[in-house]
Amino acid sequence: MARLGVMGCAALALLAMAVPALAEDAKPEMEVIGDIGGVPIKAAVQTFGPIRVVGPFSRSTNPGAHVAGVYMKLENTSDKEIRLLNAATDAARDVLLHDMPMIEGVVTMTPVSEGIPIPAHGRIDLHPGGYHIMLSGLVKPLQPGRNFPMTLAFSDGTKADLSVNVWDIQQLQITTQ
Ligand SMILES: [Cu+2]
Repeated sequence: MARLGVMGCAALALLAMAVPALAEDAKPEMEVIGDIGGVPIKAAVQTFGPIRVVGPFSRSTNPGAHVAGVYMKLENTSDKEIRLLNAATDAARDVLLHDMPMIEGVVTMTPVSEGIPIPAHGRIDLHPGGYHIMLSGLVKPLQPGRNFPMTLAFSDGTKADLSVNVWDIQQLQITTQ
């Protein structure tokens, strides 16, 4: 008991010292990424150097499905454009950056060759029907409520290790900008 007490005190002392410095970060900033039946779904904002990432998610897939999209909001807090150059995950054999531009009147899924640009002091929204990260050759179906790791690499050298949440494709209504 005595040892526990000492450890408890040490932990409290550390906490007390840490509180002033952490005051701003104590409550993670949350943003609404969508809703399920009108109930808003919030995700924490994660910061990696000049990049802020909000709510990386994927939608669940049916057995036998080979592809899925990954979506999130990306913010660039720096003075220069930063590009998302690539994404990696163990959840699929191939990971590609895609856009859905209108080509001759038809929305066409197109590989992004020079990365997805995030303007200086701007943000972009990866969402169904727009920029997305395409998983091809899923190792196994994406099940609702699960998550999987993904690493993003940016043109300024920033790397972001993320956990991608899988939401039920039937339920999640996505909020876009
Ligand atoms: Cu795609």
